Amino acid sequence: MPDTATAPTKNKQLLDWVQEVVALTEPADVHWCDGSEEEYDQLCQQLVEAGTFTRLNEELRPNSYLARSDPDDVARVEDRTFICAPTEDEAGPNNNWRDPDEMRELLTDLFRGCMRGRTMYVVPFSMGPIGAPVAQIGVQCTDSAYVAVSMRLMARMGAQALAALGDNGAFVPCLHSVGAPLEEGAEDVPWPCNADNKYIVHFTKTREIWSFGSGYGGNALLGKKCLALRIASVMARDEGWLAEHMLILKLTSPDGETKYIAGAFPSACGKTNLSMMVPKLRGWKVETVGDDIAWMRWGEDGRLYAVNPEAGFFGVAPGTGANTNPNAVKMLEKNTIFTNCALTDEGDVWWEGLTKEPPAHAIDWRGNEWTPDSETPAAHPNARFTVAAVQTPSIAAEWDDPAGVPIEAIMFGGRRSKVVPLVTEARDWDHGVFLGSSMSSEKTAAAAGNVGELRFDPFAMLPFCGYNMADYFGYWLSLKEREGAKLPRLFYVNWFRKDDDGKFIWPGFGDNIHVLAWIFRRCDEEAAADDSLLGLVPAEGEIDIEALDVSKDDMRELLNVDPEALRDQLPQMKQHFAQFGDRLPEGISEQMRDLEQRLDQA
Ligand code: GTP
Ligand code: SPV
Ligand code: MN
Repeated sequence: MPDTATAPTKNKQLLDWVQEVVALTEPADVHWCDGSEEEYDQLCQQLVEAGTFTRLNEELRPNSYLARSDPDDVARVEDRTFICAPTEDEAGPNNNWRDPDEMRELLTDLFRGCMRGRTMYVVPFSMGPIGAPVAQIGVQCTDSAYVAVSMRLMARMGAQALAALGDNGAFVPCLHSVGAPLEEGAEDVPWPCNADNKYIVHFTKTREIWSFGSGYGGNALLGKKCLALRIASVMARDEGWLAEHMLILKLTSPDGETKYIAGAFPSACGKTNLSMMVPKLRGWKVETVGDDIAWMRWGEDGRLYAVNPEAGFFGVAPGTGANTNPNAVKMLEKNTIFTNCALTDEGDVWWEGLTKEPPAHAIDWRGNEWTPDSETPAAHPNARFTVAAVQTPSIAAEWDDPAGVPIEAIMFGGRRSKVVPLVTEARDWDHGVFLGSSMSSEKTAAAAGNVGELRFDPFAMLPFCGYNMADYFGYWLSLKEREGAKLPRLFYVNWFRKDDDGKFIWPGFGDNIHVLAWIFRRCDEEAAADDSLLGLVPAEGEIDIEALDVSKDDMRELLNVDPEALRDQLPQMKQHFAQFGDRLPEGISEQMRDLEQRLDQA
């Protein structure tokens, strides 16, 4: 058995745990990651030799790699994700629950010997700036080198995190295996996984993560969704803060005034794009603090301060191009890991939307020949890039400030081709929490399932809330009771309304600045609004259509809330809330009754 005597830590709890994991999983070797560049380069080279990585053309894309995953391991798997809270009620109808003891038994059997023939990497990491009071240390044991190098880009990983943990510090143990032991003499595959036997498991009371069978994204980079959202949402509820699936951006007006805004949009619904947007309105500036997760705590001034716990971006590639997200295109020029993109004949990557003209020939994400006449896309719809945050030209100077940034407005949004207007502002806090609670969105390729199907995704947290969502609604409602609280204003946005031909009506991307500018001016009481059934919409003329390629009729349609269409949605909305039974807070029921009353009078 590999010995841990040479381990670079004296933390007894960590040493004991690693020893235990080694005894259970039986790896051939143990490697403690120090997070250095040399280690990164060496592991990447090893991945090239194993066939997992293809090194990209050094002149076109320096220090960058393409990985092709197993076709059955391309996204998060929500039906294989479990919240093992002490009771089913605590996990709620929004989660798959299993009894913690039973699950632990099942997993122990599953993990027995699962790392045979492989190296186990011990990956210490800090979510949040190293040593900051808000930071959480995690240690991931994984048999995937791809995960180890990805963690170096996505989190503060290695020796510094271990030093911050110290001899007596506590950490969240994150055990991960691709679930594909290598028997002696057997040949490895480029992307080992256990496609039919995935388990993404959270023990929320004891704060442990066990992940088996997948090497992809949120299933495998355990600091991200598993720790910084599912486990952290439980910590936040217990300790009086918030862990949210939100972007954080810094918005500066032509007058040089600055506001920080957060936004909760479901997976693949525009957070990365909005957080690094190049505004198409003169004088405005957007800078990036975070693109996926916000941890918010109360400041002494009563405001909520947000920190991005991550250090990198694991972003959707398709749709990312010079016209839609020029900052991302620049950030991806070097030092990037691409997964499930296409490979061009020049040895570069390509995906749908990167350029207007597709390459005449490429190798698609499955490794097959591809031309523009092919019937399937060159890149998988959930193809992603992994890159350090500092590489975006739009990074805000305060992005890694442990104190965080004060949030003045929070947006909720999703993909809704009909009914939901471009933007509304909540009438008050309870109404805003109601808007967040009743959010729905058309499903995307970020998780396995039927793309396009409408589902409720409250606060964009349906796949990420580690406890009963009814309690989560109650927690949000309760924030207003805090003495001296200066709460952000709440908004609901939708960039995805479509016309009868299925075309997006709103140009989106850089033109979303028109909505941000209205939100900014609302916070300063400088912009006019009209009441609608769903909240306050910009008064006519507030959104300057002269500067936009949107007709007056389209603008009216974008801001219109049709009572008939809304009435048709009521049964689904009521059903959505009914699943929480008695646990649903009265504040939400009250808002529901208020909406029905308004509809009766409309
Ligand atoms: P996760 O990383 O899964 O949490 O997603 P995200 O919310 O960061 O989504 P992202 O910004 O990566 O966008 C996902 C897809 O939506 C990409 O294909 C984008 O091109 C597209 N998209 C983003 N913003 C807009 C917009 O304003 N309008 C339209 N039509 N598409 C958009
Ligand atoms: C999401 O699905 O919301 C993501 C990508 O941000 S993943 O890390 O794979 O969960
Ligand atoms: Mn996300």
